[in-house]
Amino acid sequence: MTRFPEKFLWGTATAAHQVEGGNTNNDWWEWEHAANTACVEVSGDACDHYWRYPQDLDILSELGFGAYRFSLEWSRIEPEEGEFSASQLDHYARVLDACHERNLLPVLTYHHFTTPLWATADGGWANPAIVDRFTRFCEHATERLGSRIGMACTINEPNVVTTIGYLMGAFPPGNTGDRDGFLRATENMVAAHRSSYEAIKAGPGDFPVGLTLSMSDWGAEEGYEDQIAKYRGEHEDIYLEAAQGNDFFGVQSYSRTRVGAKGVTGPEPGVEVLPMGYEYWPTAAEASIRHAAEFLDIPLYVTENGIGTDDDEKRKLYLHDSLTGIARTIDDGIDVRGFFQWSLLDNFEWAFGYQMRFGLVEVDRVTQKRTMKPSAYWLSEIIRSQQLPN
Ligand code: GCO
Repeated sequence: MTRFPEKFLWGTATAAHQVEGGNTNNDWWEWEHAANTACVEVSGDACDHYWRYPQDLDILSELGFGAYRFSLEWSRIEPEEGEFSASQLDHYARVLDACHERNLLPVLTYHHFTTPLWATADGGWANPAIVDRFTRFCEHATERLGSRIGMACTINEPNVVTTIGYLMGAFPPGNTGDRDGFLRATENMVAAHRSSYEAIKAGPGDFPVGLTLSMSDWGAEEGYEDQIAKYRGEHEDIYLEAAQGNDFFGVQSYSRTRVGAKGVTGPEPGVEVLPMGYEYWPTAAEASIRHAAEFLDIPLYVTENGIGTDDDEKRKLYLHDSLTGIARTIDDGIDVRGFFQWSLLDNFEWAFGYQMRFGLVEVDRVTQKRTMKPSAYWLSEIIRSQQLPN
C-alpha cells in the first residue's frame, strides 16, 4: 500500500476564466471572438462558478478535500488602468471566507492566463510596463484580501502564456514564431514574478508565496538526447531559477515533451495519445518533481495534475499511477507537501473549449447541473485513508 504523509494537503484547482463565466474584459474573451481565433468555442457562462461557488465548495468539503486553488480575475478587479473595483474585491473576499467556513485552505493564484484588455492593448506581456502594472494589481489585491489567503501563486504557468501566445499562435496575442516577443515576454514574466512575490509578501497576511510552472517529463528521438537541456532550459529552468528563495514551488506536469531533428516534436509512435494531443504519460509529475528538486530546496506542491478524458476509469488509472510516482519522490526524501487535482469541474479548456473534460465533477452545459463522477468518490476515499489502493 502506498501511504501519504499525515499532513499531506489534498485539493483541486480551477481558474477564473475557465469556471466563472462572463469574463468579458480580458484578452481571452477577445481572442475567443477574434476572426483568426484558434478557439473551437467561446467561454460564455463557463460553469457559472462566479455565483455557484458556495455549492462547488460544498462538494469539495463533502469529498474531504483540505484545500481549494482558484484564481483572481485581474480584469474584474482593475477594469481600467489604475481603477480598482471594491465590489469585485469584496466578491473574492467572500469566496475566500467561504473556503475558510468549510475548512478549505484557499490557494490563490493572482494571474491565470488572462490579462485585462487595457494592458494587452499596450503590448501586454511583451511590454516591460506590465511588470509594474501587475505588481500594482497584486499590491491592491493583497491589501484587501491578504488576511484571508492561505497560500498564493503569483503567476500560473508563465511559460505557457509565452510559448503558446508568441510561438504557437493558439493563445493571445496569437503570434506564431515570434521569438523576439517570446523572449521579451519571458523576461517580463520573470521580473513580474519576482516583484509580485515581494509585493504580496509585504502586504497583510502571512502565507507562503510561490510560482506554478508547466513542466513535463522529457524525451528525445534517438541521437537527440543532448538537445533536451537546451529546450528544457528556456522552457522550465529559467523559472526554476527565478523561484529560488520563494516559499514553495508549484509543479504542474501532465505528460512528456520530446525533442528531435526538428526541435520539439510530437508523440512517440506506439505511445497512446490523449484527446489533448499529448502522450498518456502518468509518471510526468514524478519526473518533474525530481527535476524541480535539483534546483530548489523549498517545499514542492503538485498544484495541478489530471487528465482530459471522457473515460473516468482511465482518469482513475492515470491518477493512481501519477500519485504512485509522487509517493515515490516523497519516499526518496523530496519535500512534496500536497496534490491538487485538475480540475474540480469540467470547464473551459482554453482553445479546446469544453471538449476536454478534466473534472471530477461533470457540468451540464445547459442547466449547469453538477454530477459527481466515480473518480470523485475514488479520490475521496484515498484522501480519507491517506493511502492508494493497489
Ligand atoms: C494549465 C492550465 C489549466 C489547464 C490544465 C489542463 O495550467 O495548463 O492552468 O488551465 O486547463 O493544465 O490542460
